[in-house]
Amino acid sequence: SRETLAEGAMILRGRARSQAPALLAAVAAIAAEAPFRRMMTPGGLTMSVAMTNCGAQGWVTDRHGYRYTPVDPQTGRPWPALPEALRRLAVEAAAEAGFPGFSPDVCLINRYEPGSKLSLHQDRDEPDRSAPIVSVSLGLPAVFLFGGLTRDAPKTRTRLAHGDIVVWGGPSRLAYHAVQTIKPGSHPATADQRINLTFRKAGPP
Ligand code: MD3
Ligand code: FE
Repeated sequence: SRETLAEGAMILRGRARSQAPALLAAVAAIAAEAPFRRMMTPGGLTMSVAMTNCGAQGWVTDRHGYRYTPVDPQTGRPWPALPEALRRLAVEAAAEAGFPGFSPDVCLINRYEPGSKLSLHQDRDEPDRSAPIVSVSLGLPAVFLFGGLTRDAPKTRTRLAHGDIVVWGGPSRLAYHAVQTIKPGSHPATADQRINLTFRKAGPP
C-alpha cells in the first residue's frame, strides 16, 4: 500500500517485510565492524538511542556538534560499506514515492530499546535538500510524530511498524519529527529492539 502522510511524505506499509531477515543480518555485520554506541549531544546529554552508520560517511554527534565524518571516531576506521541490497531497496522505494534518481551514500542505523526516544528535531546536516530521506523500520513498533517547518507547528501521530518504509522529500524534507518513548515488548525478528535505517545523500566529504 502507498499512503501520503504529508506533501512529499509517503508510507509504503510493510514494503521491507520480506527482506527483514537480510536487512537485520546486514545490520549485525555492520555493527560487528562499527559497534552501536550512544552518542553525546553538543549540550552534553547522552542519547537514549544507540547509533552506527555505513556508507562513505557517518552521522556523528559529540560536544563539538553534529556532522558527517568519513572515519568512525570510535574505531579510527572508515565506516563499513553500504551493502548494495540495502541501497537498492532505498532507491526503489524513493522511485515508487516519486523521487527517481535518488543516490544515497550513507545509512544511519538507530537502535531503540524500551524507554528510548528521539526528541523533536530537523535533519539539516545534508547539504542537498532535493534528495529525500528513506527510512526503514524493523522490530518493535514506534509512535512517530510528524510536524511542520517550525518547532511549534501542529503534529500528526503515525505508528511505524516492522517492515514499514517512509520516504521524506520535497516540502517534508525539513519537517520537524520525533519518536516517542518505545514501549516494552518483544518482536519475533528483533526481540526487545526497534531498528531504524535512514538512507541519505550526505554528499562529498
Ligand atoms: C522526516 N529517525 O535518524 S525515521 C533520524 O525512527 C530519525 O529512528 C527516526 O529521525 C527513527 O534522524 C525517524 C523517519 C524520518 C527520518 C528522517 C526524516 C522522518 C523524517 C527527515 C525529514 C522529515
Ligand atoms: Fe530525523
